[in-house]
Amino acid sequence: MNLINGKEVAAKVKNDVRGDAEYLSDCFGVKPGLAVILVGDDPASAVYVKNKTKDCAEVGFESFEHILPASTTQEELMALVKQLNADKKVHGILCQLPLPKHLNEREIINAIDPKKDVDAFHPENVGRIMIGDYDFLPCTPAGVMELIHSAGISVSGKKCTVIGRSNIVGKPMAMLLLHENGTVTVCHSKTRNLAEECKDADILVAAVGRAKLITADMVKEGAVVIDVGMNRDENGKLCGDVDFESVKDKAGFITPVPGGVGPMTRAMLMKNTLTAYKKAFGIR
Ligand code: BQF
Repeated sequence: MNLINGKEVAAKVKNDVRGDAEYLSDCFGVKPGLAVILVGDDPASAVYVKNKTKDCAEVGFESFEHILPASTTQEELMALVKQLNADKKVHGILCQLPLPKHLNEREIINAIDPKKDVDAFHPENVGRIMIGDYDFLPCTPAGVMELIHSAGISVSGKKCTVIGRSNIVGKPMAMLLLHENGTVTVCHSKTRNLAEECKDADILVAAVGRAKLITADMVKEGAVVIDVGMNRDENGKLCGDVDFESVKDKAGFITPVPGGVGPMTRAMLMKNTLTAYKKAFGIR
């Protein structure tokens, strides 16, 4: 078994971003700027936002945190997005999801300027990914592809099974694997024989949100197993969708949780923000 170390690969990505940001900030007289919006007091979301702000400082970006109460109205949030769209110092805008239930997530995402949409959730960017003509990729699937490349794994011709069909991970993940000539199957809650679909896979990407759903009997010997899950197990410990202990000896490559895909998600956000900044200055 080869462990794919997400923390290590993420550090490399961030280091490259930091180098570019330093050089370009001197050229243009302004740093890349990321605005992060957090609405409400979900503790996990608060940690994610804090870490994203920390990453910005590490790579030499400016960050603008907008922490709003759970009582924020749709109109107030829309007004903030419009203000950030117009702000020259803000090159990337991220609205931490999920939003409190009384807010219309889709309307907020649609209001973000596609050029500043560093999560790549705006319909324009989603559409561009579908046709392979994109500036941004959603951070988690982009991070998974980086991890696969970092391990020297080629996707071309391989059987890829993606478990989960969310707009944020599963669907774009399938598209990226397809772009690299994988033969892609997408599984979900209505899939008839999940175990069989998984066992066929040369590359298995689990993004369902069910602790330890994927066990060794569902994995082909030598397969590449990428675990996107972020769950708590029966002891409250952070764990993925893959039963790491049983699968690790069967997989050819495997990502751990924590320290696998998660750090890459954060690193790719920095990369996307740099891309948005460069685009704002007409380069690349
Ligand atoms: C690690 C996220 C579900 C819903 C909304 C490093 C992160 C996580 C884990 C992280 C995630 C998950 C993020 C590790 C951002 C990934 O060491 O394993 C980093 O910060 N993530 C998010 O912003 O929103 C989510 C998962």
